[in-house]
Amino acid sequence: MVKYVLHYYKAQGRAESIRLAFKLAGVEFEEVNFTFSEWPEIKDKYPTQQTPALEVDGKMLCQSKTILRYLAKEFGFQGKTNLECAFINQAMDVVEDIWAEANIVFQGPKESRAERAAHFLKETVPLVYATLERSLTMEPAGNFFVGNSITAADLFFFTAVDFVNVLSKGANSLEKFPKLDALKRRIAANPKIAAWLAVRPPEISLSG
Ligand SMILES: N[C@@H](CCC(=O)N[C@@H](CS)C(=O)NCC(=O)O)C(=O)O
Repeated sequence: MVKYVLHYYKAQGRAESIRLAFKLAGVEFEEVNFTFSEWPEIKDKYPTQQTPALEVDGKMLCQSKTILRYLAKEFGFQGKTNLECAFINQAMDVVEDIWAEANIVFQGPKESRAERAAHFLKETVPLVYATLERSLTMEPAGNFFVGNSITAADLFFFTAVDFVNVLSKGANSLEKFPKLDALKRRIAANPKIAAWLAVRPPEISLSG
């Protein structure tokens, strides 16, 4: 049996889609968590000096999308064909624009963070959501981004929306995107995902 160890803060953030993949597959994993103040001391042990990172039988893998795609392939939700896999990757790459811009919000000067966060919520997020909403009206979308079962794309989308909702102080950022809103509810209703959502710790404060 493969030994998986997820390394991240005790937070949802970019690690949460990876946790969801394990939960959906019903596969056990361990976690190594650290605090923001511990990070500078330990960052060199990670190949890209960033986390999330996943240890796979002692080998350290970085980059959230890489890890998620790797696990989804192992567990059977990265598409049935190469083309389905490409459509899953397409949706994930659209969602990535949210995470990339979020880094800009948090990495810039603290004094202007509120301004960058407002721009992120008002401009970046609706643009990404509009693209994703449109994709749900086209092939190969079904009940999920690709076909009729949950794939890595749905998990990656789910956690990005949760992140946006924390930043928008709990407001449902999908209100004007009915298809995406319904999609998110369908993902949350999956019994294995629902069981995890019922017990997972709340997201840590992003205001620091
Ligand atoms: N593209 C990377 C970005 C990872 C990333 O930005 N990680 C943050 C935590 S969410 C980090 O490690 N920040 C600390 C640093 O860059 O020193 C991914 O998707 O994994």
